[in-house]
Amino acid sequence: MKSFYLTTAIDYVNGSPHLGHAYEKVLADVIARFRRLMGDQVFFLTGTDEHGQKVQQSARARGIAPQQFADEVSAEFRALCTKLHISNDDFIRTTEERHKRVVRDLLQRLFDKGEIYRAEYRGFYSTRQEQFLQEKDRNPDGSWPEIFGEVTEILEPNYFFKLRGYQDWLVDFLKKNESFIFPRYRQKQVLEFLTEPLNDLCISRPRERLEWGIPLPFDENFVTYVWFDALVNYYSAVVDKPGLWPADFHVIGKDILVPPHAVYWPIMLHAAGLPPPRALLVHGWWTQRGAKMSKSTGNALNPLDLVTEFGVDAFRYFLVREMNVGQDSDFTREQFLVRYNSELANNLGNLVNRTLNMTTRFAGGVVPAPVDSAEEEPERALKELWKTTHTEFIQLCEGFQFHLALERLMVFLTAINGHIELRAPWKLAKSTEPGAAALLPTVLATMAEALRLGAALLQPVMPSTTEKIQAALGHAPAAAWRDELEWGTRLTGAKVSPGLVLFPRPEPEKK
Ligand code: ME8
Repeated sequence: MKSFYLTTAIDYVNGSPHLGHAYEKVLADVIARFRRLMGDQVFFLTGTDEHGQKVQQSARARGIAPQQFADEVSAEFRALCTKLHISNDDFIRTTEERHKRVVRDLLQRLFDKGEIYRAEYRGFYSTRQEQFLQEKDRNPDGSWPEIFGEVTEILEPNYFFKLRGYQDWLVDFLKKNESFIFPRYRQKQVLEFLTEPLNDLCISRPRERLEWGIPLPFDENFVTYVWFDALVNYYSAVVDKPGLWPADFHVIGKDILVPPHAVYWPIMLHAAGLPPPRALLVHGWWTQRGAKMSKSTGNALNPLDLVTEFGVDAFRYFLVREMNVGQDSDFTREQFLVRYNSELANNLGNLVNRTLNMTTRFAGGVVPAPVDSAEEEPERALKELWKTTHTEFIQLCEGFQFHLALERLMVFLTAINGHIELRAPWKLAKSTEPGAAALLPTVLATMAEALRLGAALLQPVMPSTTEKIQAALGHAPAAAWRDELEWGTRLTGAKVSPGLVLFPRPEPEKK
């Protein structure tokens, strides 16, 4: 069995989870579930990024220890995973011993190889915010924004990683591995970034200013700073699991591609004698009225509110159906409701209920055997459509085009509803025409079988819905997904439930 190691970014614990975090986890989960269904042995990692100035400050503001603060917020992210039915195999926290040990080992290894050196760091420092500022933090007129208070230029000793020495190697690596980054146009952006010379990377902060970090093994007066801690999580989680490194995909947002994931990470690994990950999957942002949703802009939606209101599967469906992986999407409640009502309630929900209801009314609640000789063009057309739908669905998922895969599936579900309208089982049941007696069971069997198949395709995105539909159809799924996707007569004789409400009408919005 092929192993497939997949990760998400690890979330900062300096704020509660928002829609952007939820999306990344759902996207990665859909990939993980899809790969498992395709027969891979998946290892799926997520977690939290817990060190740094902001966590130290937030904890201090609340008068608690940073570890307690990190414990609380990390638990929120873990709870989000449970609530979203994320099938992660592990959850790593950067404050865990297993992680800190690997970070320190890696730093020591690089130090011993001469890849890390000590030098003076020069920068503009805000005492009020307790952080170094960058040129981009300045006002357009060159002054520093009010929030930073007094800003002074300071010099302090620090440790640097020799990034510059690996620039040519990285350019060469990216040119040889054209599909290292998905979508591909982002790889070009990285190469463009690499046309300018890289600076060596400052990887430390003196402990007297930042206590909340991992001490450098070769100088305990300093802690590692940001990326040397965070990125290593992908490796530290599997260091004791042979065969998993290198990761197959790191799923990340576009803000942390350049330079951390596309430049620092492959170079850090290569310098340490480890292979870089096989690929990076870079998604866009959820925005609100065009602005990135984030805790600092205060426009972050709490994903759990939507889950509570519409159910986890409707939420997962919307995120994956709406976003073209790589591009940005604006989140509006109106658009959510449009998809919920038209695609889920009216198309899928209606199909489920009609199928169960008609099987109950016209076949005593047991899926009849189709009569082959009664099959005509409409039944054959639906079977044909299924063939192209499921082949294309799989190809689209393999290329991360989940929004299009779900669109194809919706077209198939619409076609099943169309078939029901055309064949009108309620008329066939009353008809005295000669063919009607054989056509009725054939039509009922066709709609039930088509629904079973459609529900099977939904599984990576809406696992609970698939299970509910299978249970309502009295169907125990095949062990292998591929077998489950074959049109056949598996349902013949299955006892169905009389009805199933999957997508209740939402309450009118409170003003
Ligand atoms: O960057 N839409 O943590 P983070 C979509 N700890 N995705 C979004 C988003 C939005 N509006 N806002 C954030 C960090 N994200 C680091 C990562 S990895 C070794 C360390 C995504 O909590 C963002 O792009 O700020 C990132 O991939 C993830 O959420 C965590 O963001």
